[in-house]
Amino acid sequence: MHRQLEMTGNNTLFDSPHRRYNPLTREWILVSPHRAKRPWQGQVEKTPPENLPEYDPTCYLCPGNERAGGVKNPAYTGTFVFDNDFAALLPEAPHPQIQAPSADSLFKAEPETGICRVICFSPRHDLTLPQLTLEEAERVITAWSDQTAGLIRNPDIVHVQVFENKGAVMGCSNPHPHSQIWSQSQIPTEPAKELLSQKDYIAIHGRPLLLDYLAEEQARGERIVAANEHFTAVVPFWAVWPFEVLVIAHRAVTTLPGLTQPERRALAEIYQSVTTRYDNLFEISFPYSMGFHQAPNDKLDHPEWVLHAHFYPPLLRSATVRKFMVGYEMLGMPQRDITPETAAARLRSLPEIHYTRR
Ligand code: H2U
Ligand code: ZN
Repeated sequence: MHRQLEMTGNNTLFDSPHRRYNPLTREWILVSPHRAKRPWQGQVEKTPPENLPEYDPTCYLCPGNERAGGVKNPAYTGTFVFDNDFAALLPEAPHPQIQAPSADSLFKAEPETGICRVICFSPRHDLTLPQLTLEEAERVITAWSDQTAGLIRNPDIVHVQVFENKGAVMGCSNPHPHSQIWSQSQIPTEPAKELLSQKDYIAIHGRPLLLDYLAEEQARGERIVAANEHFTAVVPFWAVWPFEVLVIAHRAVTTLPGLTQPERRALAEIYQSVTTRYDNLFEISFPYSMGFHQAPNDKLDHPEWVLHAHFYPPLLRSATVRKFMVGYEMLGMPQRDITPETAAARLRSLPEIHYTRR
């Protein structure tokens, strides 16, 4: 039996198991809201705050300290960018070119080239992005934008992935607040899916997918977490991670360098608003992976593309209880218990002042 769920007005149908469609990736996720009520016997304790020093002599990101290979960081005072000493991509293609025996070979491989960088937010070892001033946070946005602009001058760089891994649980190797850029000659899997779906959508509807989606979310309001003149943060209708957030630009700007200065400031403000709410949720430094999706650097116009950022945080119930993407998710499809509407309402209700400043 196939039954369409009523998407407007009351959400009573969302109390039972259902699946939701992600139009950006064209994938489905399973939502099991009734399970959110099941008894939980795991831990819920708070973890004591990590008392980090302002400067750590053993940190390879702090000003003046030595990195791998013996390079010394300058005595930087704002943001600081360097080429990753253990880059996953290298600018030079290997010779000779790797060749598949035939076009339909089961053993395909291609060379991939690129440039990887690390971007420190500030000299302070102990201050995460929501703890910086708005001016300092804007400087981080500007650094990402300037880096993107510089990298896409190179015609071999087709995709620039700006991202931040925060917290040991996300594999972040150093608490000194920093982000990374991996830029490369081909479009990676996730933005490649988004490119196709956004192109198909604009061809049919004449408008960018994400701007139509944004207008719907603004009209409904129930999944909005924060908004200002230029950006809106929502828990997307198709969110996979418990407190996943999508930040959408209000116009069809395709890249970070395409933002105006007031837009960069507005983006810094939304970034701080989302991450402050995250930290306030369990009163801890909330871990996540986040990243921007920008249009490809392929000399084509991209009227379909709208700059956006995805925040993927793993925590579910407390500082220690996380959502795992395991058995069914690995073998079947992503699944969640609490609804995106419930998650958005919780994030929205949190104070906008960081818990460490209250
Ligand atoms: P995380 O954001 O996942 O912690 O990664 C930090 C990066 O810093 C990682 O990609 C690089 C690692 O290669 N790094 C250096 O470039 N130089 C160093 O001295 C240590 C780590
Ligand atoms: Zn440091």
